[in-house]
Amino acid sequence: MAATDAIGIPRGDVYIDCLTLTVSAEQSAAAETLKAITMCKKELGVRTVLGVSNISFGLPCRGYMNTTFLTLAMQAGLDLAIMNPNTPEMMAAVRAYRVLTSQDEKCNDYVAAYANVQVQTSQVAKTDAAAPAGGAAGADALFEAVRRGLKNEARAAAGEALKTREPLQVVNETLIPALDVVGDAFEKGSIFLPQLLQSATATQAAFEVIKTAIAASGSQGESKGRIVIATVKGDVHDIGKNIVRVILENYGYDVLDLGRDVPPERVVEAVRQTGAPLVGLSALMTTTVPNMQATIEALHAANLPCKVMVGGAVLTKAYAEQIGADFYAKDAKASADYAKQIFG
Ligand code: B12
Repeated sequence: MAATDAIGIPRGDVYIDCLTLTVSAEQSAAAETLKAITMCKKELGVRTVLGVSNISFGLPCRGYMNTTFLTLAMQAGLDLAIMNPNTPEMMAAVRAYRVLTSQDEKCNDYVAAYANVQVQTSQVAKTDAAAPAGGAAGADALFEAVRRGLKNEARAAAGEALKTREPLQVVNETLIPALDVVGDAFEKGSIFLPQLLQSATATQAAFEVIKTAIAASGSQGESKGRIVIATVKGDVHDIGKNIVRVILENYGYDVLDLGRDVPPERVVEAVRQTGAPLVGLSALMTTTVPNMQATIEALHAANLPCKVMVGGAVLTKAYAEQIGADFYAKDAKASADYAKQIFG
């Protein structure tokens, strides 16, 4: 506050936006935002502004969440809500709140707004969120555990599956198809972001077990060469990239994994520093594939003599060629085959 105090702006003229994070992705963030609003009001003596609807992103019936969060935010001390005033439920929350906190004297505004309104009970059509069809693979306990987002069950089922099948078979025949079912259900709107996250977490738990089995069978000894891999900027999907990493390491390559949401300049820097002759890029969204192209272009512009292989659910061989990639890897095994071509 020192800066605004120093140039004489009264605290009552300062509005701070404490930011609304999405509760489906970061559940405890709602309470933090509310706490921050109260701190701004009580400790700093400034005012607050907040866009409230982001709270419900990725959830069904967003209005329920938005109105409840707006009410809590007003109670925490919110002065200016950024919201759609044409949403009846939001305006109802504001009007009811003003009555309950004695700001709307004698309920005048409330009565004026609603005296002639007949309340209709709303019927919300319920979709069957629980059960996207699992097909033949539905019998598989691992498939079910991933589909339903059950972490412990997925871990245990992965151990069971490895008793009868090879690790890569379990990945290709069960984990990926289960995630495809989950992805389709998400796209159709029959499951929502929290469930998608739970399925991803269950997959990761299962893959930890599978990874150990892969490592136990891997080649030991001298490195066959360096490979830099990354999920491109703007994209946080890394399950596929992590599988690719484990497989390449298993084939004896020294893999530098830059993680996810990696900007082109960091990839260029890593290739320059390591001299890696091969780079692997992952992108899973139509919105982030252009960043894959930007990364390839940045590598070319830096005159680095490396080859680039690309992968990810939305890519095709034709598109990979169009963005200047040297190789399209449909799965982790294909990435190891290509590495063999490069390193001999
Ligand atoms: C799990 C998942 C998530 C998890 C990711 C967790 C994690 N740590 O990765 C979470 C819940 C976080 C998530 C978030 C989101 N997701 Co998502 N997600 C998925 C889902 C269901 C599965 C992806 C997956 O891991 N598949 C399994 C792996 C093993 O497959 P893979 O990545 O294709 O990898 C294989 C090959 O492609 C290849 N490969 C992959 N990478 C590489 C790299 C190299 C170098 C090589 C050689 C090979 C290679 O080898 C791998 C192994 O065989 C997909 C649906 C689907 N069917 O793909 C949606 C999906 C990708 N998500 C989608 C969306 C929209 C989102 C969100 C925007 C949702 C939201 N509203 O917030 C956010 C995006 C956040 C962001 N900025 O990135 C959409 C994208 C739509 C599009 N066409 O652009 C999809 C397709 C779902 C859908 N049908 O709507 N998601």
